[in-house]
Amino acid sequence: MEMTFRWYGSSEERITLRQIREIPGVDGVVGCLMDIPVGEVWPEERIAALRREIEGVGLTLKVIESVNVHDDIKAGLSTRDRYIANYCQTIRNLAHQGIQVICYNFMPVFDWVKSDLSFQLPDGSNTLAFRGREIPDDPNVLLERYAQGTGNYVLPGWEPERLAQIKHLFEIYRGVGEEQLRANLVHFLESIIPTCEECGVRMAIHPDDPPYSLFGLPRIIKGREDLDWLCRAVDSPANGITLCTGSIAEDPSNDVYAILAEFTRRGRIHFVHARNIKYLEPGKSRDFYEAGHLSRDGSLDMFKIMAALHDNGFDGFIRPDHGRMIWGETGRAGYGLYDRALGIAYLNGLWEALEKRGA
Ligand code: DNO
Ligand code: MN
Repeated sequence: MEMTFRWYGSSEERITLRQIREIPGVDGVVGCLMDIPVGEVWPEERIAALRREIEGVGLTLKVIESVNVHDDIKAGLSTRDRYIANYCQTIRNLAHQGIQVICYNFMPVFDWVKSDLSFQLPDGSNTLAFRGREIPDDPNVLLERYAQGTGNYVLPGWEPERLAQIKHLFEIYRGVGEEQLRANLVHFLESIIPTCEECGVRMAIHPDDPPYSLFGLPRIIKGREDLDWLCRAVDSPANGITLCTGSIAEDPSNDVYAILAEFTRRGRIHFVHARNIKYLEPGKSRDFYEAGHLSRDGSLDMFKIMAALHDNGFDGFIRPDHGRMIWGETGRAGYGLYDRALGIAYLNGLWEALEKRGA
C-alpha cells in the first residue's frame, strides 16, 4: 500500500508540499494540472515540472486525479475522436513521467454533488453533506451556491468555464440513457486501454457520487453489478477502479466491505479513497454528512474497510478522501490539510495493526 495526499499544485493551493512531507507516513502526492482545459493534451514538460517539484521535497508522483473525460466522449458525439486521440497522447505523456494510475470518472455534466459545502457539526467543525430535500431542481442554483461558498477556490469537477455552458451540456445528453452511456464508456475504454497496456498505465474509474441519478442524468458506476460489468466489458487489469468508500456507501444498500474484498481479489482496485460518512436518518433516507475518518464518528467501520483491502492483498495507492474543516481552516471544501492529515495517521494505524496481527 502506498499512502498519498491529493494536491492541486502550487498556484492553486495554500497547502505546501513541505507541509505534506511532514505528515507522518505519506509516500506520494496525487497530482493534477488544473489549468489544462478538459479534452486538451497534457504537455509532457508541464507534467515533468510538476514531478520535479514534488520529487524535490522527497515525495513521489505516481497517481493523477483526474484526467477528466470530455463530455463529447461521454455523450458519444461525433467530435469525440479528437478528444480520445488527445486522451491517448496524455496517457503516453504521463507514462513517460512515471505515472502509474490515472483516476477519472464517467459522470455526465457534474462530477460529485453535495447539498452543503459547510455543514456544521456539533464539535464546531464543518463538512460536506448531502440532504436530498436541499438539492434544487435547477442545477444552476447549486452552481451559485457553490460559487458563493468557496471564495476563490475552484471545486474539482465544477470548473466554471465548462459549467458556463450548462444548457448546452444538458442538451447533448438528451436521449442518452444508461444503456447509451454504457456503450460510450466501452467505446472510450476500447480506444484507450491498448495505449495504457503499451505504456504500463492503469485507469481507475471513480464511482458515481452519489451513486444514483440526479437532475435526470444517467449514472452507470453505482455498485457491485456496475463494477462487475465494467471489468468484464474490457477485460484488462489496465481497466480498473478507484474505490471511493464514501461514494459507494452513499447508497446504503451497497455492501462496501464485500465490494472492496471482491474487486481487490480480482486485481482491479488500483486506488482507494478512504472516507467515512454518517447517515443522518438511517433507514429513512440516503442523507449523510462526511464524518471524520474514525469508525466511531461515522456509519462505516473503517477497520473492516482496511481489513478488506489488507486481507485480499491490496497493493495499490490509497488516500484519505475529504476531510472536515477544523482548527479554523478555510479553503477548498473537503480539501484542508489538518483533517486529511489526521485521516492518514489513523488509516496508517489501522494498517499497521493489520500487518502485525500475525495472520
Ligand atoms: C471530489 C472527488 C472527485 C473525484 C473525481 C474523480 O472531491 O472525489 O472530484 O476526484 O470524481 O474523477
Ligand atoms: Mn472519492
